[in-house]
Amino acid sequence: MGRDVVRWPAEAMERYRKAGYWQGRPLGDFLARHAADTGGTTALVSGDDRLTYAELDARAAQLAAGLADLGIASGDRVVVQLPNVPDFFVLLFACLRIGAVPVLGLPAYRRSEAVHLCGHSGAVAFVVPDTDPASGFDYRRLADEVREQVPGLRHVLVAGEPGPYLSLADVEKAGAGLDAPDGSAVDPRDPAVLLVSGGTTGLPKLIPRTHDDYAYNVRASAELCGVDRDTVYLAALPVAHNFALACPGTLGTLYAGGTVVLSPSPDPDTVFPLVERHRVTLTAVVPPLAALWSQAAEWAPEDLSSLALLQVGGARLGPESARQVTASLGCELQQVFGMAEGLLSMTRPGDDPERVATTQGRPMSPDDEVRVVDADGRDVPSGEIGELLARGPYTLRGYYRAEEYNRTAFTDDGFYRTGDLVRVLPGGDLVVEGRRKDLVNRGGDKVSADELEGHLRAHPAVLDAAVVPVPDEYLGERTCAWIVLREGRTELGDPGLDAFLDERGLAPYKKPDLVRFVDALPVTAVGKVDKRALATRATN
Ligand code: J2J
Repeated sequence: MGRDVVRWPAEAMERYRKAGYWQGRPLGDFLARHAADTGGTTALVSGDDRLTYAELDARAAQLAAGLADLGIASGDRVVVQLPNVPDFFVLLFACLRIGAVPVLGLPAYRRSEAVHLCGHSGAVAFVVPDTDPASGFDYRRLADEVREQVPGLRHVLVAGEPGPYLSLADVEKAGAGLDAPDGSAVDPRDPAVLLVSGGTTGLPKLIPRTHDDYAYNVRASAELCGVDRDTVYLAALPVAHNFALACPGTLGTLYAGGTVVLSPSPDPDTVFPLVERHRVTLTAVVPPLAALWSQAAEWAPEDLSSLALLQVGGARLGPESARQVTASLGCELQQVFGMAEGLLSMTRPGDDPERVATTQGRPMSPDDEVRVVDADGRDVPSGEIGELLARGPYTLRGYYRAEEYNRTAFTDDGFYRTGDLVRVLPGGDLVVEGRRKDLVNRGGDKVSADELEGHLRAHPAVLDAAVVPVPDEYLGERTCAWIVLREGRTELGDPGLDAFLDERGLAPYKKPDLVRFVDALPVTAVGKVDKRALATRATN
């Protein structure tokens, strides 16, 4: 992996190993153990399909052999853009056995993001579904475009109708009878997966999560949430996202030998019948979904009483909403302040309900180190607001292939600058008070201001642009784009912004919700765009 990945210092690695956090095993090796011990138990449910642990293990082994036969080897990157389907897990466990590194993209990504993920990671393969049944979007056309722009990409694999490409099912079939890699070639200090960051400048950065650190993340969060063989976890959020994947999410549930129910959509109409039918006990949502579910629950005929714990995170959940969710869904609530970069702060099951309603809990690991600092990097007096810095056994030490960016994203002694503004209460609980990083958090979906501004400035009529959040009752925040037109232009004209951003291949959720025009962007005393002024003006 060389200079692509920053490892923890030797002393820290030793400490994390001695403490038992890092176990020196490949992520996902529990699957083979469960297959041997309790192979008949249901691991995954998707629609009317069920996959037992034995079946999942056998399919992953066979696909691993098929992928290896295609020449995909340890350390190779495989960009995966699959929705909540069993194939996601068959592929994930197959890659982990080979030591190939899945780069987990969201289903909503389009050409701009997919080209970036494949190009930046130097991927050898890109795995997509055929189409999105809800929108009709054809991922094979997306793959055509990605292939054109990323010449290093050797394979496109399709879950479903492959069109001109290879079908994932055929690769799996071709693995039958071949020797399957068993993970023994994997160095647990190497990345197991690359996650996409929600909160950086420019194009999304990639987060290397090693076998050692991610397995700990999965295990510790599963234990904290009391996940066991009786747990039925419903994946409503995309499984490619850290929250639904590993906190404890789907992997935490599979680690504990429970059952994962895959939902194709987070809508109450889809989710509630699944909760009733499969007696779901645990799930995770973002705040707007928590609100939607809690409203829908008042009228829904379904029996939701199996639901014991609802995790809410990804964006701020206010105390009022927290209390309402608990009351209407009749289950325990857990606030989760997490990030794909690592650090997880969670309220604990059994905490006093007011503590759960008003705080984002405390860090998951006894060895999480957090500091709260002012703009000069000095610790603020206790209880005051400052930027949260984090270091620990599952928080990254550097983004993938980002040597220069890493110099500012981390302190010299390896703390990750989260960009979040927090306050620490006397009992150690964190309260998220805002953020310093330049992004809009649309109810958990992160939109990098810098990335969107780059796209806007590319429009022929646009001279300059600034993207700021504006408050929104449902999403918490929406995106407002302030635009300065070029001289002589009085409107954007043709192409319109929507069509233009589609043409640029931007994920639809990143399009601005509001567009405002100004003659010039206001600047601060030091000559930077005054985003605070723009945010205030946008709300007036
Ligand atoms: C306020 N802001 C929050 C919260 C995340 C669990 C839960 C969430 C994520 C996630 C995750 C917040 N209140 N409760 O990976 O495992 C904002 C912060 C944070 C950023 C990270 C998980 N929970 N946030 O949201 O990588 O700004 O991870 O730094 O997508 O979301 O975004 P992301």
